[in-house]
Amino acid sequence: MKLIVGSQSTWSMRAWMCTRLAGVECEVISMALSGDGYREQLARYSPSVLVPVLVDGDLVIHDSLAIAEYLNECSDGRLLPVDSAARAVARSLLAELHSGFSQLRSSCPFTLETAEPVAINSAIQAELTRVTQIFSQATGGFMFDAPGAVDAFYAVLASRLSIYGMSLEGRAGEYQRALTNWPLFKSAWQQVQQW
Ligand SMILES: N[C@@H](CCC(=O)N[C@@H](CS)C(=O)NCC(=O)O)C(=O)O
Repeated sequence: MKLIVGSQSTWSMRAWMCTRLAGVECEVISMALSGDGYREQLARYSPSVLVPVLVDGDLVIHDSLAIAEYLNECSDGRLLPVDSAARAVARSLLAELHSGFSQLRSSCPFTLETAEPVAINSAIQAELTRVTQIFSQATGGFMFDAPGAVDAFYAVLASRLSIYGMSLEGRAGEYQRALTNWPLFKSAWQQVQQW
């Protein structure tokens, strides 16, 4: 397989972590997401002109959520819980992250540097309350019994909150710290610096 990733792309980090969780052999191809003609270059690999894209033979899977689902199927279900009810909850959490948290995303743009703490307005607070609720459900260092796609998807958010000075409390804080200290996330962080 080939995974097409982009410079400073958090969706690419998530997909990359999923390839590791699935244990698949994967060549990583990194694309610049700025500069002259970068969109033309990207369009050679990506029908949506977005990253990440997973290429498996003739099959081209664009979008991180679809990539996570495909890798789960390729790995005999390693990325999602075995129990079907838990799996449905996991999919809800993945979908919620994928389409939500727009305030946090726009107020706290991804950065590899340090950042000034962000001023918390009511819209950001509402999302933080929801993140706290979600993170409080984690059992041990992971959301479910074993590390999976949900942890990979939320690790970037956990780190983004830390970078912008938002440390959650109680069990939510424990999960936030577990995610940012997770060796797989630390590897993803090293990866993105090279993309
Ligand atoms: N919903 C997509 C979002 C992908 C996306 O927005 N990717 C950004 C980078 S994180 C991108 O490719 N941007 C292209 C550009 O900046 O031109 C996914 O989950 O894969």
